Amino acid sequence: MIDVHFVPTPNGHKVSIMLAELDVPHRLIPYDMLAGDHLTKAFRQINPNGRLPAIVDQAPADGGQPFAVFESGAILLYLSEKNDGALMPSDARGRSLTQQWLMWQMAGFGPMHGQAHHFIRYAPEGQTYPVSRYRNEAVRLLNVLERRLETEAFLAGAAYSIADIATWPWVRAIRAIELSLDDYPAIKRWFEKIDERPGVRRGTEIGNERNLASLRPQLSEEAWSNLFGENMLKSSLSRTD
Ligand SMILES: N[C@@H](CCC(=O)N[C@@H](CS)C(=O)NCC(=O)O)C(=O)O
Repeated sequence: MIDVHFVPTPNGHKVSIMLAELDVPHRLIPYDMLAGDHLTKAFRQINPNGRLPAIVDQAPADGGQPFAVFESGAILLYLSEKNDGALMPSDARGRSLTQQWLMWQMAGFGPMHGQAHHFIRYAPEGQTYPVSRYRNEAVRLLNVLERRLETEAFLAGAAYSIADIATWPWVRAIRAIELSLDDYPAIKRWFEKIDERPGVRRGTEIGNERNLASLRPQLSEEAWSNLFGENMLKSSLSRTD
């Protein structure tokens, strides 16, 4: 059994999709980030970085104590390895390509789109420089993805892999930063093919539609502090032991 510390965001959906694709028994433990559920010491003992998602494998392959994994990309690699290399090509080139595009998602596509969401949707209005900086990066990375998918069916080549699982939920969120799949025909084709997969359908059942529906969510002072301000900083300072 795997415990999934979960929020229905693009990073959370990577893990719920992977578990549904593999049909692995798991228990979702939902967090309300606006209420600051993730700022507790108990959660930072699971994820020292204090962010979601994280998993705790109650029955690791070595038969030892429960094992916690944080960072959504590391979780995808862990679950693939534990399940006989599922959704990871078996040849060396295919494996490397999967890792390259997974790192690209984790270090580039996800963080830059995340900052675009922050400045377009959450930051006080009127900050033209950060909005244009991150919108440009978000668009540049979509152009990189479009060029790749013009020549390959999936990110690592012919086979669907964890690199696609990592990228797909962030592409799903682009309309919230006022971008459209209609401008990216190759990405749109890839997106729709993956959207039809039963595992992807099941993994996104707990949706973020409510969040996406509102371009500029109104946060209370407390929620703002939990996500971006004093409460978040205070929690990162305190020791967990
Ligand atoms: N690189 C991390 C990013 C995790 C992350 O930023 N998660 C967001 C939710 S999608 C979060 O926990 N936000 C809480 C906060 O910003 O305080 C991963 O991929 O797991």
